[in-house]
Amino acid sequence: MGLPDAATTEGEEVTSLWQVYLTLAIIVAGIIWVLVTFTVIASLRRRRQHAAEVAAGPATSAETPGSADLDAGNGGERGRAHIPEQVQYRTKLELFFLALPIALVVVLLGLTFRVDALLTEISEQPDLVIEVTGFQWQWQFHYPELGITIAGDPEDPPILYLPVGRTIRFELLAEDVIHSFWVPEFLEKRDMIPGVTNQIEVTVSEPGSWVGRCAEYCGLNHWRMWFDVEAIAGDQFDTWAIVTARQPQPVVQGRAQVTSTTSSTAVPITNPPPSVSIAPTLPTTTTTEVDG
Ligand SMILES: [Cu+2]
Repeated sequence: MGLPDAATTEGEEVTSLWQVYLTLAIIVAGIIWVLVTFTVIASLRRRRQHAAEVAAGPATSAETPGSADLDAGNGGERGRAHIPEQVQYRTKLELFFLALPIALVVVLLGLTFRVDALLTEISEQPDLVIEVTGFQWQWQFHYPELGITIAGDPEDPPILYLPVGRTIRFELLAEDVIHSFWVPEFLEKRDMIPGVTNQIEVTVSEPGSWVGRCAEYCGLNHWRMWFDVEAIAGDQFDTWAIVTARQPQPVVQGRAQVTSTTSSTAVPITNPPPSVSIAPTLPTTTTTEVDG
């Protein structure tokens, strides 16, 4: 229904919510279309019938005494339909038409708040923490508890390994400008803002491979800011973690290098990796005085 298949339990909630919205939208649209079509057809039919009656002469018309005056008041009878019975002060009906949309909105709002709370919920003790750092123009995934850092560059995008069925917390950091962490199959994304640590938690429901992207335009090579996601079974992930942690780790960027306990040689990186060099050198901004 217009969404990728959800890869996480949180994403499944988003899908369910979307289905509720879509179903209600289809029902409401259906009712409106039926009513509009009925009104148009009925009014055309009545107009045609009335024109025929006028042509045949007023004597054959079976109209009530008052309605001829009404028609006259509206600019004459030629081609003009009868004005149907005018109804007002049907309090119960009016209350119903008032209550129905309010009830719809309240129900949708309630369901949305529920899913929203679920997506923003942060557990006390997630099974795995991954610090995701976005920089111009790639990603770094740091697993502080495992002593693993995976850094990408535009020539060689990184692979984000995730265990299936475990609560994974992404701590989202940005080095330079605003980026956005987005794996479409997770059905949620979150901005990464310099100076702010945003967090999301997901539980991947099945093994799979997906592509993640930066979802916030962040400069010239924004389009190259993607990564692979590999979700593997828990025991496979544990094996991968042991093997990978033994290998030399790249320097941890940003805030991660301050908090990292595993990488004592870390030095702050102030620039993107050297392979990213096609960005133009922009002149420094100067303030322009405006006269008048
Ligand atoms: Cu970006």
